[in-house]
Amino acid sequence: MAQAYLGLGSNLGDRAANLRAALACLAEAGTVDAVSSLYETEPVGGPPGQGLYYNACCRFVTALDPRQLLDFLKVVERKLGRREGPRWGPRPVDLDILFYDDLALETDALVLPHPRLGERAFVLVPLAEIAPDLRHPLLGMTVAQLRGRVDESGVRRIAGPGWERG
Ligand code: A4P
Ligand code: MG
Repeated sequence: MAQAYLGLGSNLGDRAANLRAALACLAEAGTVDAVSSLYETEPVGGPPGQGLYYNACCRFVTALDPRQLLDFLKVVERKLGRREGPRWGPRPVDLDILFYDDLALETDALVLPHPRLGERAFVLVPLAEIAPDLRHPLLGMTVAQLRGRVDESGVRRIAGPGWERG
């Protein structure tokens, strides 16, 4: 079994319902054993004028290997209504693999840890709740240390742990 940390984002439709549905789908391929609070966040990158995101992170224990996990997450994204669109554009659900054990890997399809996580408050603030001491295998810093370096002003907690149960 591997332990992965996933980033969940939504900025279209009923954002909280979309993230709850994504967490429910994950149960088909493993166990979600920790979920962060829910945050509303300013969009980073992408086309101008897109709406605020909801973001959260979870820990996912799974027998899928990294490539299988990526393919599974894409199936879940599509099932929840994601269509092709601009990179960093609006979407009902975006699922990213932030960490997969302490693996560092770079292929055309998959980069681990997620290449932009070290600079993103919308990832680091929720992740620091569930994995403050997790060490980035390439940057050598913990999630809590990385969080201390980013500007958190665009990230607002809107619901505490348990939001995913409705
Ligand atoms: N890919 C490579 N590595 C990974 C990984 N570790 N996890 C590839 C997931 N996917 C990975 O992703 C594009 C391709 O990245 C995938 O096909 C996969 O092979 P995508 O999800 O199809 O497209 P995307 O999400 O638009 O692009 P990208 O580069 O993944 O963007 P990010 O980094 O996911 O950023 N602002 C706020 N506030 N909150 C957000 O959640 N999200 C994004 C998307 C931008 N701005 C945001 C947020
Ligand atoms: Mg993505």
